[in-house]
Amino acid sequence: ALSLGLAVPTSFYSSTWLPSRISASQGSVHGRVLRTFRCLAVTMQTFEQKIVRRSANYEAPIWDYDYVQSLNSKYAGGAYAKQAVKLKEDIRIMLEKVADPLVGLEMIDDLQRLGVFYQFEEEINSLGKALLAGVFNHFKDESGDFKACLGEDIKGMLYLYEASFLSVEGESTLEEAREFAAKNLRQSLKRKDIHHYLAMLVSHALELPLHYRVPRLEARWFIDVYERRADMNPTLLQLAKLITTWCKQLTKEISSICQCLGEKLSFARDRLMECFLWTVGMDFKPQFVYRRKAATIVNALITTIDDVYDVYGTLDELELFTNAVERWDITAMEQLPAYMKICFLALFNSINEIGYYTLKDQGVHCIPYLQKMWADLCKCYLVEARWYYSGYTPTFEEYMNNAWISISGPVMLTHAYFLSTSPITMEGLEWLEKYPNIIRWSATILRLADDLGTSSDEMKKGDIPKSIQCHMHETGASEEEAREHIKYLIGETWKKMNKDQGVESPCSQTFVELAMNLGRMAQCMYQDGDGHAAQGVETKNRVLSLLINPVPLDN
Ligand code: LA6
Ligand code: MN
Ligand code: MN
Ligand code: MN
Ligand code: MN
Repeated sequence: ALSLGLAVPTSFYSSTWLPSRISASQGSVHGRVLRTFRCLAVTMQTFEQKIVRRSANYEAPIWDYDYVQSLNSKYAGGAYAKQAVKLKEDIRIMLEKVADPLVGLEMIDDLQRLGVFYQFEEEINSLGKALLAGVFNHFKDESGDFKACLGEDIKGMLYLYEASFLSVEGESTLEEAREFAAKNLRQSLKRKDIHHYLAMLVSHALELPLHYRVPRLEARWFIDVYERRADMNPTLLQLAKLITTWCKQLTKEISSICQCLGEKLSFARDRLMECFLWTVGMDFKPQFVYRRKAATIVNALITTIDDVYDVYGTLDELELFTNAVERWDITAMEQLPAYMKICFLALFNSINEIGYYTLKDQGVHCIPYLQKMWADLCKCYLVEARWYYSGYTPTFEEYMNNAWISISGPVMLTHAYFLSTSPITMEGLEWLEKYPNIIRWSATILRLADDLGTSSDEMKKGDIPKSIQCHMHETGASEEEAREHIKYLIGETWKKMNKDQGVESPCSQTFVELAMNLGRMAQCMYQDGDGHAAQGVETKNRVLSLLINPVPLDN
């Protein structure tokens, strides 16, 4: 299995960096070799102290390593699975009987929000297409204008508002629809007679539309809301709750990932649980255990290596590291300082191991593809480091051309591609190699959302100007205005993604969904600041509600 369990003590510059088991043989040749090593280690330590390095003062992880290891949930899988089969059958029958389009639409909406939609994709595809075609007409009068009286129909307004986010660039009808609906929804919140169930849905939607939300987190939120609805359907609710217990089982997966790289490098963020949360948010279906583990390790590597470039490494060291990743052979390690040897070997071994499984299972040698993505990432990191050391402020365009790669979206998604695609075809590989649009838009959303959430702190700790600052520099806009502009760009990028997901391409719908979910996860994690590293209450609650405390079942 994949593991990052390298047997090296935390402080590997100290004289005890070889296991004590071996150091018993002091008098032997071994012993002499050992003493030489120790000398080297001490010399390195002295040398190290002369370099003034940045520090981000990251806090230790709140998810203690021992605690994570103990998350080995007891899970009564068999009984629940049987119950789920029965519930699914009941729901299937209900779906078949739907006649009224608005009733059908509402049921689909509930299924989607409760996170059980994916269990009925075929049924809904046939039903949904017919229903959705009629929905816009429902909101318009004979001359094609939006019906004024609709301001009263809050539920209808919500559908219209949510549907408007499925728009692609240049669809002005949907833009109009969104403005119209949003205005009505904001007004509805001021009404005294609005039912509190609807009021909750409306303010939630105005905060972020469903299309930008992480399905699994949305489901967890909606279960609590739905349960209090007078006409809720107990069958739907029970199935939704059952699925949350499957999610709890996922914590087993993180408990089986050995110590993370962050544990070894005290200057870097050690955020294994958060890395796992990103993965689950993107890809939660119970059967994909291996690909979640591998993706989480990729996230942890990214988080650490980003800090090597942004916080700790000197420019000379960063050149060496970039070169080593480009060479991708074990002898490239020799030129690296000790702390980078650890990073490099962890990266090299983990990625090669993922490559090994793809080769073994599918006969496809993907290491060159993965390696190329890491080399490109490191090159973009290096560009930023050079900007930093020369005090350079790039134009917005120059920044973005580099930054959608330096945010690691393409690395994450390329690994996700190999982990989620079967069979992998020649055509697919050719497509993947060209940085396809779907990856680009997803990574762009990740970058822009990350800048909104992290750049204030990054400016304080010392970092390059990010999208907000570049836009301010270029246009003279205030920070407030720049932030609004970035949010607007995120919306525009979603439209591009909406368009490209419909375009014929050799990637699977699963992969498209992973890419969209990365964008959604980014909107979620950076909604209230730095949800990846700052360890605030929002992320903590997401971990607790999704992974640690599932919804209690009635029976
Ligand atoms: C964000 O850090 C970070 F670590 C990411 C790579 C975001 C994606 C999430 C993962 C891999 P930071 P920078 C789980 O804001 O330096 O420091 O690119 O990224 O702005
Ligand atoms: Mn640590
Ligand atoms: Mn960073
Ligand atoms: Mn960075
Ligand atoms: Mn950032």
